[in-house]
Amino acid sequence: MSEPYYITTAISYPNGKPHIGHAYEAIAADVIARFQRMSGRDVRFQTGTDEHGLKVYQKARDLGREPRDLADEMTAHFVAMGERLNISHDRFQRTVDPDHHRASQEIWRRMQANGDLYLDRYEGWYSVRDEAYYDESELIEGEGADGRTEKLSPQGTPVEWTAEESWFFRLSNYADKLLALYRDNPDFIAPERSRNEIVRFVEGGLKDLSVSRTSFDWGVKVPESDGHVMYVWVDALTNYISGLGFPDDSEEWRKYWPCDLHLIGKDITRFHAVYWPAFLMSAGIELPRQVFAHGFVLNRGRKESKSEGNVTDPLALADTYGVDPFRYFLMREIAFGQDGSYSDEAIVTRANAELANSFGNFAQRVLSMIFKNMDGKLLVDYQQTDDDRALTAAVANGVAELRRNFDDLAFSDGLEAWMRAVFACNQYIDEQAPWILKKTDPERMQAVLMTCFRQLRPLALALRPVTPVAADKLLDQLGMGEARDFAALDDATWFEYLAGSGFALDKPEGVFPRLELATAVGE
Ligand code: ME8
Repeated sequence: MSEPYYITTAISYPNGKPHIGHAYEAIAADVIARFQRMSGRDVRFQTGTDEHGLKVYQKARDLGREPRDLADEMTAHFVAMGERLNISHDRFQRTVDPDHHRASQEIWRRMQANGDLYLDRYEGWYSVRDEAYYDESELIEGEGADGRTEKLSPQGTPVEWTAEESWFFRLSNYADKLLALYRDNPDFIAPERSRNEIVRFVEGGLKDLSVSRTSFDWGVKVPESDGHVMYVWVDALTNYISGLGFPDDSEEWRKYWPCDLHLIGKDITRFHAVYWPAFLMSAGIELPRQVFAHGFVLNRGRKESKSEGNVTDPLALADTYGVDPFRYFLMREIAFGQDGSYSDEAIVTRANAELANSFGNFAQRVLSMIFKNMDGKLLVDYQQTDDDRALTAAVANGVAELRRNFDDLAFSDGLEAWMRAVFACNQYIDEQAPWILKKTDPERMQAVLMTCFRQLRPLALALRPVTPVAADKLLDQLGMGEARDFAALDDATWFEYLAGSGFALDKPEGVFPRLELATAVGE
C-alpha cells in the first residue's frame, strides 16, 4: 500500500475570471501532485472555488445579477483553466455544494460545543477585497480611489467601518497553543519569511475573531442562529475537509486527512497558519502538516490590476506559447516562495534556450541519427569509455538532484540541476561528434549514440511533472511503456530489455518547437 499524500490549493474567488496568479498556483500544485505520484505516493489533489462572502456578493450586485449566477459562470472558467493547463486534480470543491454547507455547520457546532463561540457586537474595520478584519493599529494611510488620503489595509485595499451583531471565535485563547505548534513543528509554516511573520503576529497577542455576518445572506447559515451567515473564511477553510467527506467517516477522510500540504499565496498566510489550526484545535480535528506560502507573479515587475489595465489571460499565454513551455517557464523562472516576474520575452527566451535549443535539439539529433544511421535499432554490446560513463553519472546526478529539490519544493533549483545535465549531454555530443565518427569510426559512433539515447529516458522522466505532455510524447518515441514513475529509474535492465524486444525508432518528431515572440500577449 503506498503512502497517502494530500495536497490542496487555495480556493479562488469566482468574482472574475482566473488571472496569472491562479494559473501559477494551480500549476505549482499540479507539479507537486504529479511528482509525488511518480515518487510512489497515493495522491489526493484538491482545488476549487470560494463562492460566498461580500466580494462575490457585491460584484454580483454591481452587475445586477444573483450571486449564484455569477459564481456559476465564473467557476466554469476556473474549471476550464484546470482542463486547459493539464491540472490533474482529483476533486474540484465548490463551497455552494450542500455537502460543504453541512461540513461547515458541523465544524461550527464542534467549536461551539467546545465553548469557543459567543454572541457579541462587532465594531471595526473590514476589507471586502481581502475578506478580512483588521485592527486599527494594522491600517496604513494611503491614497484612495478619489485621490484623497484614507485608511487602507496592510495589503493596500480599502477598509470600511463595520458595526453589527456577530458571533465571535475565542482566538485569544489559542495564541500559546499556536506558538507551541510552530515551535514543535518548525516546518508547519514555510518558507522561513512567512513563518517569522506569523510568529511575530501571534506573539503580539490575538484578539477574538468575528465569525458571522448579518448584513447579507450569501453564505453558510449559522446553525440555530437566524439571520447570521458564517464569515466567509470559516466556510472557505472548511473546504479542505468537506472535499474529503467530513463529517462522514468516509474512506477519503480516513485515508487523506491530515493534509500534507496546503499550498497558498503569501497574502493569505494568516488565515491558514493562525485561524485554520485554531478552528481545527477547537473542533478536535488533527492539524495539517504544512502550509507553504508561494510568492506573487508580477507582470514586468508590477502587480496586475484591472485599473492599471495590465491583466493577462493566462490561457491566452498558454495558447500562444504552449501549455508545457508556459508551465516550465513559471516553475523555472521563479524561485518558489519568492515573487517573480514574467513577460512574453522572458517566456520565449527561456523556453527556446532550454527546452527547444538544449533538450529538444539534443533529443532530436540523437534520435534522428539513430533512425538514419542504425535503422532506428538499439545496440546492447558496445565498448564504453570513461567519457560515456562520466556522462551517464552526470545525468544520474542531475536527475537525483532534481528529485531532492522537488521534494523540498525548490523547483527552480531542481530544474537548474536538470539543465546542467542537459548541458553535459550537449557538450558530450559536440565533443564526440558522431557525425564525423560516422565516416571515421562507425562502431564508436554507435556507442556514442547509444550512450546519448540512454540519457533521454531519465531526463524526460524528470521533466514529466512539469511538462507532462511533451515528456510523454518523447517517452513514447523512446519505446517506454506505461510505468513512467521514478521507480523505472532503478530498473537497470530496461535498455537490454528494450533492445532485445526488437524495438526500432520511428522517424522522430520534435517535442519542443522553437517559439516566436507574439505581440504583447502579456501586456
Ligand atoms: O484568496 N501571484 O482567493 P483569490 C501568485 N478565496 N498568486 C496569487 C496572485 C499573484 N499575482 N494573486 C493571487 C483567496 N494569488 C481566497 C482563498 S482558501 C481557503 C481561500 C493567489 O482568488 C492567492 O494568494 O484571491 C491565493 O492563494 C490564490 O491565488 C487564490 O486567490
